[in-house]
Amino acid sequence: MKEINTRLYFITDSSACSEEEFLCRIERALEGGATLIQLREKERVTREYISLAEKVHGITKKYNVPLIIDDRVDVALAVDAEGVHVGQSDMPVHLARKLMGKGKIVGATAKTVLQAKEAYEQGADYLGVGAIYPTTTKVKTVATSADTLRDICNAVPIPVNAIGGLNKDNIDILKGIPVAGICVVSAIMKSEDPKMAAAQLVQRAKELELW
Ligand code: TZP
Ligand code: MG
Repeated sequence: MKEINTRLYFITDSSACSEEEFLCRIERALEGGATLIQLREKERVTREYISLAEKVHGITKKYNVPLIIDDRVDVALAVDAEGVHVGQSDMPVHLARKLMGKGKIVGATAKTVLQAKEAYEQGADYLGVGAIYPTTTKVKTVATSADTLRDICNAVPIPVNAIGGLNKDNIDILKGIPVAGICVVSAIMKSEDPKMAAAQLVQRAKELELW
């Protein structure tokens, strides 16, 4: 199994700010303790996606933090990103693994124990499970209960992260559930100070002894 630190997994959304601000926010989040970055672009054409991914990769490399590309194996390979994340409507995990190769990270979304086991068996390195809380981020998702999250954590040997509406004031819902980390978009992306937001999430998770 690969050693991947998924504790504070920051999933980005460039739709609401300038590119300069976007890149700056990513860097601040890394300074604050983000351990994994995902570039998640839903509106960009391929060339723009690649161009932005190259810039983001330049930043993540400085911090030795892996860059994961949402959905697009071709973009991940083109920029030599450390991994790709596939959802239930994206490329199946076994094909993403085949194209990415053994050395790269392949993450998957799972909402049920069955989906989680299937993703693991097909070669996923980690899972994102949610939405635990309603989210304001643009995504097609349904609610996943804390009980299902716990069942998934206990069903697979790979890191499982909680996602969906999580912030420093509500991650106590995860106490006692063996998650490997949290995935957040808004809690960092929409904060006034992304460095402080990231650091506060790390601090709160420590207080709650989440991992
Ligand atoms: N998948 C399930 S919820 C979600 C994704 C991509 C969005 C999470 O965003 P936020 O802003 O942290 O609720
Ligand atoms: Mg997807």
